[in-house]
Amino acid sequence: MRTHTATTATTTAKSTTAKSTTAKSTTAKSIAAVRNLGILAHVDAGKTTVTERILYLAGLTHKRGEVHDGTTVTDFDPQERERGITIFAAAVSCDWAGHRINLIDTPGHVDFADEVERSLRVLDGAVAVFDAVAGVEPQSESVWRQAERHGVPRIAFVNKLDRAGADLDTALASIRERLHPHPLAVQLPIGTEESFTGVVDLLRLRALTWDEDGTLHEGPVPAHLQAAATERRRLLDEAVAELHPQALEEFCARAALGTDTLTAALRDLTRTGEAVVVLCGSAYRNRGIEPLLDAAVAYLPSPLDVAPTRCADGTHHREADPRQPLTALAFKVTAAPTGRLTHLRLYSGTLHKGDTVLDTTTGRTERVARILTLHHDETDLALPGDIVAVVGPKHTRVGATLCDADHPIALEAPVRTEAVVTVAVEARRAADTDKLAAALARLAEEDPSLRVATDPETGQRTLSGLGELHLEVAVEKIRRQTGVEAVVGRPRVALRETLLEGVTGFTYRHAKQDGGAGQFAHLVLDVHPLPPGTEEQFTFTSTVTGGRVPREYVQAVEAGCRDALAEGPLGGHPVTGVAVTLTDGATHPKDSSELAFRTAARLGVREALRASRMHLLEPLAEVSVTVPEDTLGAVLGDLAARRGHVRSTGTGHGTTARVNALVPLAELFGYAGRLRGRTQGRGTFTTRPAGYAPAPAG
Ligand SMILES: Nc1nc2c(ncn2[C@@H]2O[C@H](COP(=O)(O)OP(=O)(O)OP(=O)(O)O)[C@@H](O)[C@H]2O)c(=O)[nH]1
Ligand SMILES: [Mg+2]
Repeated sequence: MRTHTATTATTTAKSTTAKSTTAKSTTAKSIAAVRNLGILAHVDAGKTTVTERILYLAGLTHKRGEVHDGTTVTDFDPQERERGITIFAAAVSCDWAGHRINLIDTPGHVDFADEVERSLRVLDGAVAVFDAVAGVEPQSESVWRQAERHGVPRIAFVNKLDRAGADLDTALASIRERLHPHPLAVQLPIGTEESFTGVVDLLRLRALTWDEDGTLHEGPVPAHLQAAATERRRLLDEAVAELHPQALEEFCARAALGTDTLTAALRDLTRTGEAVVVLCGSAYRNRGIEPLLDAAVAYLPSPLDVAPTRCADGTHHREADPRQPLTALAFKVTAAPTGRLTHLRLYSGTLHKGDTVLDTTTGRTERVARILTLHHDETDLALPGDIVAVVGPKHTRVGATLCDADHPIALEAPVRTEAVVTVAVEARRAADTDKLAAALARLAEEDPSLRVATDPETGQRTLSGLGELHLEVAVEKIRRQTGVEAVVGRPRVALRETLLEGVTGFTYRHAKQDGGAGQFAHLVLDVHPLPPGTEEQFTFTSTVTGGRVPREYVQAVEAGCRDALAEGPLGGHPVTGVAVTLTDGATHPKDSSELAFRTAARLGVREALRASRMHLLEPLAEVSVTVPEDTLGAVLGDLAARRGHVRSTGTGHGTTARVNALVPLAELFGYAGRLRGRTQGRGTFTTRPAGYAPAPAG
């Protein structure tokens, strides 16, 4: 996450200590006033534009930046400005209505999904942005599910209401159909498309309109919308009463809800995820942002409202209390040549400048020499809920927990998105080889979804990532930062291996008993394919009875199975979809050990796989293409030539057609250029990972 130095930022009042009662309540109040929010959506829905307008309204910038001019605050990197897309999640911070809003503008492009994943890990709430013409697009659905998995409450903003074909009700219907059964619109648009000028706030039954320069005016509901507004408010009251018991009581008594009851109920329903508050507007035309900020403050949780932080094994928990022991998660490391910054989210305790903390992942202690706010201002301490960057830790990696050494805790690390595309990279000039290696290592440290390795067959250095664009951006970043030019090979996809048919009762005896300390382990294993649709990629069960294999050795066997599955027999690819059952075994009184059992399992499973029927799997992508109708035939023909399986075609807006297809990722390299050619530059497409399928033989 890049932080940004803003010009007119004020810093949070963090000079309080928790010593006196007044100080305590001030601290609690200041934590309650924090909102750590993410902006999530499909590529191009308008996240960066929304963020830009928020910063402008909060007085942080004096001019509204535009993505197409390369002048936004959060699309900060030269590559983002040139390409017009967000690549790195960027954190900024501003004040609104007495609240401190820490905002993370995330990328929508699927190649940067890992940035979204890491951001979600430290957010308390999110604004999901939708395009009012396109509705719920594939990547919006992916990030929505990602947020759901993290338990991050969301409100929705239907953007681009100024566009031709924009319609709030259609967008609501697509949210209902694809994301959530209870989207609750709290606004009614005034005017449509070009003449969209504002919204009716259904809670207060007032009209909010914006003039051309974006100034907000509040007034009575226009006469022609009064009936519609009253009706929508009634429907909103009804929908809320159905979901919220206290609201229901009031609704039964009065046949309507008071504004306060409605607000409180919407807050509860947002936090439990039972309903989604929907707002609308046009970020580009500066309409609808103030009520969005008000809603974020009113409905989304503060760090005090979210569930206490649990550690990875689920045993202890810590609350957002400055007096509890320190617990912080390192969610981003920027390993710039000028110095290393570790970005932290604090969950509990107080971090002071100069503190020595424990990194439970490495087991080392690290000294925090300096603490920087999101505005790069120095601060002496950080409180629960704060997002800060620290200077000092030398070995802390993304996902590590930093904590009080006397009260160690390990928080769950963000899940790393698996790399699916690999290229060989070498320095154009042999003299730059070492420099390139160092730059690649630094990049991989910053972005855990990038992997650097050496191809065992060719000895070439390889870089793996989430897609062609991800790798292209990485190589270009190195060129810009270090001047080192790299030659990049043809992209290859990451294959996997799986079982077609396994083996039962496979016996393996590992015995090294040639004098000295020996090794002995005897195993009987069933190795079978997992039923299709199983979520886990590997399961392990032991049915050994009578203590014939002691429990700690059984655990070692499981670890040995995992070792074996890292490299399959067909080509050294990871093996997935495997169920291993340990059915019997034997030990030796002196020579058996955990190591012996782990080794036996590794070698045994490897042999069992060789004896099984295996096949290769290749990654698939779900591709959504929007093209002019007259080019549809050519586009479908091209997808078929790429082994694509068309799942649906339909008409988009106007004279466009939409195609949804499953295509092997390996066939998608260079697709952007081909689509441009086939559609005279008018076609667009997005992809998202769609699992694995059997690769054709040969
Ligand atoms: N008509 C219209 N265009 C908009 C609106 N909001 C954003 N745009 C345009 O849509 C394009 C994409 O906007 P961004 O803000 O970059 O979208 P994003 O969601 O940040 O995109 P990524 O970060 O690349 O995923 C830009 O050209 C914006 O000017 C809007 O309300 N109306
Ligand atoms: Mg963006």
